Amino acid sequence: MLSEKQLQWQEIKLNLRKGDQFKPEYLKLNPKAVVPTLIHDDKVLRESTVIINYLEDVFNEPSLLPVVAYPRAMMNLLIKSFDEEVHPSVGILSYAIVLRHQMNELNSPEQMQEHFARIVDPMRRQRQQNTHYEGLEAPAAAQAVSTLNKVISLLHELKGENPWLCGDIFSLADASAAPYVMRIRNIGLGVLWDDKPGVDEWLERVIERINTYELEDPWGSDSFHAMVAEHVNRSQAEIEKLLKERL
Ligand SMILES: N[C@@H](CCC(=O)N[C@@H](CS)C(=O)NCC(=O)O)C(=O)O
Repeated sequence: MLSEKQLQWQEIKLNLRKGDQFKPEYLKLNPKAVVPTLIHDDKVLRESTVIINYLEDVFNEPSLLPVVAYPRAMMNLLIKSFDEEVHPSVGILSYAIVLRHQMNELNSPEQMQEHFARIVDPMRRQRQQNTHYEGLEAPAAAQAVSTLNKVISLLHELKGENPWLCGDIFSLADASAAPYVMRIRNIGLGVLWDDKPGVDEWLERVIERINTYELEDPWGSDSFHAMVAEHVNRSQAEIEKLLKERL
């Protein structure tokens, strides 16, 4: 979004595996202890959807809003579903396939308990704890695959023959969807749209656009991708089983 709006910014990365998000100075900015947080002109903004809408309102050129009411409503529908359904589902699956192994390498079982105790939202804490101990066997993992399958179908249907998700312009829906769809593909679930070529066609267009921003590693470093691929490889049989049962 910041690149789309041709803005300059300073990025401060938090190490979520080491618990930077729980530091008191960060909790003052983001009481839920999650990223991202945007600070603009001394104003503090949190929640990705709130942040992208704020950026759109403050920096309204070039506009990322469809002008016609119905495509705009569909854009809002997609964003709502990314926020409410896709985020937790991608979170559960990423955690089960990759992050829990990293967490186990970095923390003793006692440290893991301390980590869970610090998670602010009780629902998130429960979800993460279940996924940590049960992995892809957790009932929530199977549910997450079904949810993602439905949202990918909606995305595909809304895109139709258009270049972007809600018509001719790159909108907030495209900006919002890009990291999730990329992550779903990276964790070995790209098969969800094997029969929907429009999704890959859209994703390639997004990647091309993002490459023009001249960002360093917009999708993460090579070592990050290699680490993710290694974990996906290790979980391949379980991923296939889950897909077979749920689709
Ligand atoms: N609804 C929030 C969700 C933010 C969120 O869950 N961020 C994750 C990273 S993608 C996080 O900070 N996780 C830290 C943790 O689980 O302790 C938003 O869209 O900003």
